[in-house]
Amino acid sequence: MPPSRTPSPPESGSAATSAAAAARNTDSGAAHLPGGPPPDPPSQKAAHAQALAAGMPFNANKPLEHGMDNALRPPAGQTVQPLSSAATASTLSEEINSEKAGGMAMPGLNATIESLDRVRVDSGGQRLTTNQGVPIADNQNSLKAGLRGPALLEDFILREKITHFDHERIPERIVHARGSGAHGYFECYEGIPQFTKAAPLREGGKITPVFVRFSTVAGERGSKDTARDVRGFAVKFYTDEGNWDLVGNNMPVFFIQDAMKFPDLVHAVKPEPHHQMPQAASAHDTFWDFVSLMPESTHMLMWHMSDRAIPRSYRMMQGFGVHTFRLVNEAGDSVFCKFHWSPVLGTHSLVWDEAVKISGADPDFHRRDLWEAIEAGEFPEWELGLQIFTEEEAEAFSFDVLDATKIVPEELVPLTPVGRLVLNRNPDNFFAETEQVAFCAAHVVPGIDFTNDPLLTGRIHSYVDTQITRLGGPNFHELPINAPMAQVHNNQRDGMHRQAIHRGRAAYEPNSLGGGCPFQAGASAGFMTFPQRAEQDKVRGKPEKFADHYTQATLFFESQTPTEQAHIAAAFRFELSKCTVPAVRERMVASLVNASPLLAQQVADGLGIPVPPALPRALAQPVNPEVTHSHALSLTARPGDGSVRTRKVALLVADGVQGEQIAAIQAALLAEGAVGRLVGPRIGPFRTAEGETMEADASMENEPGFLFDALVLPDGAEGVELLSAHAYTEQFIKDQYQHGKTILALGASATLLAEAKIPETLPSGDADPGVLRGAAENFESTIEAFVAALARHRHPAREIGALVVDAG
Ligand code: HDE
Repeated sequence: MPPSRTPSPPESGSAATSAAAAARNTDSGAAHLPGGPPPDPPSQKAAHAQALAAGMPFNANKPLEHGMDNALRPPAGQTVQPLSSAATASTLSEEINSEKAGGMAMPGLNATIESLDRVRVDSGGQRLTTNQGVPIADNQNSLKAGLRGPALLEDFILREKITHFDHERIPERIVHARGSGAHGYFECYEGIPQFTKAAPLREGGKITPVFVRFSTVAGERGSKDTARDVRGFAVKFYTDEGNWDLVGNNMPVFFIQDAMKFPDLVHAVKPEPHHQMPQAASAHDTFWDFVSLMPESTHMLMWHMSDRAIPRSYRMMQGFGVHTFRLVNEAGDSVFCKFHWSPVLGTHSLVWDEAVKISGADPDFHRRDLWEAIEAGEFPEWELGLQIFTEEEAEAFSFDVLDATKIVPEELVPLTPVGRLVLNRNPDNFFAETEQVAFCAAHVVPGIDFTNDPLLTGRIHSYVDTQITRLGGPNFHELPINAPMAQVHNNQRDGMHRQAIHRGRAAYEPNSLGGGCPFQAGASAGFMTFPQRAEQDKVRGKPEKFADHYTQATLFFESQTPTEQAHIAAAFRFELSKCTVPAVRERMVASLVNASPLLAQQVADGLGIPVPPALPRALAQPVNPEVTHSHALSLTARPGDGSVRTRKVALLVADGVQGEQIAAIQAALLAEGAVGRLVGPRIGPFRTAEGETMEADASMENEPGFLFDALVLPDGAEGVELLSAHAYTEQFIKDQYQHGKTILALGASATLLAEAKIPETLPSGDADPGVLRGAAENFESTIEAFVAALARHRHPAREIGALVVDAG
């Protein structure tokens, strides 16, 4: 039986009676309420609402809304304590409980803000139902008039199923459509309250839950992972004081300086509008046409053409907030800050030929890699480092810190480590979490603030705006993955897909009928924008230092190793060779002359054109940079912890290989956290030289050589002979060698190396540290040497020479 509420009847004929009668109407009321205890709940609600309103005879904060004092220290809002909960209730019937309606709202609680447990679904042991919870007897057949008769419109079960299916897709992100995400946490090392009051950073040991999404930029949702592209690195911190989204990239600069140019950039890089080609690639005319006319993009192009644009793994790339942000402490003091994520496993990349091949063999390469590592308990980890500097220091820099095409060299402002990010849980459902997560550059919390970077300002607008279309309305913040863990209380109401059921009738502020709640937090607890002086002419323009388009492009190029430089030259050559309009190529090379005549020469040679005269520069007087060489910009500066954890090694097998050795290597690799996979001519059992049966879980056909970080070739004459005869073996080994990977040939398999024409030495004549030959006698030390060589990631010394283009 549901509980009921029976009002006690008031005495007849009294003032209370007329008040009680009046309290039963919602369209008008008495001029005065009688004194004395209200006789029944409706009159009590009316009396208590009157008391609330009377408790706020005027808006005491109104005079404080004006002037600088208030601007710097807005007061907390005025509140009045209700005499009963009924005073602020939507309805007196809120106490009537049912299984569905539940009871009353818990005082001061928005119950939609709970952990994701509240929306997790597990159908184990459950029967199939419609969306209305009606059990479905037959999920195989539509309703028909007779077994061979027509299907009937009445079939609400079929229609519900098909209708839902018809609407399963939502618009993909206009940029960063292809991505993968994971849950985890951020742990603060020591706390930096002297710089910021931001909840995740102010106190040592503080753990803040996060959701992180990595992405490519240009490709569509189903495009390959290993395209040459910038990678998104977006972190949503569910802090105690609301969500903070650090929506960054794996490169610290950007193509443009002003949000005004973003749609142009994206239109230029996306597939060309007439034929929608090429997919997930910048190697086409419109991109190079645009960037060659936008010399401020040159610095970013260096990063984009470098190996940073083809990371080995999302787990092995840096992340950057890109813009200069502000940190603000409790006292309201502010410093500037740049955010850097550094992966514990080091920063590693693919080589181009490998990336191209992987995109065919496994377009999900990065998604799979992230997923598999977390499933295996190998939780990816990054350190957060901050570059902290004052506004005065920034004034003195040779570049403008509001220009997103510039870095602050680490030699100028070193990193302060502040905490670590660990990703330790894969999503349960890609769509509900990774697809519906809505990052927003405008999501900051007290202690983090913006600067006047004009690119950042545009982003503050764009992200919320785009979610309204993508996620179907203004309530996307209520989707479970987006809901903060901090309480949400405001007077925003309604809109598509609203989930919160707000109690009470005061959806405005100031109010007295809701006791003044939710009340303005005021300066002491609320987000306060840093009061930066801003009285200036209203203009469209750029500051002078933004005109320095080349100094840091030069810095980046000259800070790379010869191999990295060769890769940059090769990337420019490849991309520009894909253009069909010679003038576009020439213009780009003419721009490169300003950054590096050497690079321009190499690219021009590769394109079969003479080096054109340099493009005119926007800045007459070149700046005098503080830093002219920064080792920190080379991938080689970030080898990581030196471990081989999560590296994938192919152990080639076939009938007749020495199985004990294979098993020992597999065990040794597993002990080091690496994964050795047995790759045979086909999957399934094979017989070892010792007469045992082992199982290959991959084949050279379904897992080509370039999907692995290293290769072990087995001993055992019979097995080696079989492998030698197999059509895929030679290419498997060649790819490993050409991509600079570690190869170990045990005993008899030295012949496989010879057949694949693997050189005995490096082009320099030195021994190749990545080609190891092992024998049974020194097996232990061979494995040790193999692991050590694998820890070096790659052996680029093999490439030198191979990449130089013959201009003749
Ligand atoms: Fe974005 N960007 N962006 N962006 N961005 C989006 O928001 C935008 C920029 C970045 O995993 C969109 O939800 C403008 C810089 C990441 O969901 C959109 C400008 C940086 C992600 C948008 C920029 C980024 C986005 C598309 C120039 C590095 C993926 C879908 C003013 C600091 C987040 C969406 C995720 C996504 C706009 C420039 C990073 C349209 C207008 C610079 C990592 O709102």
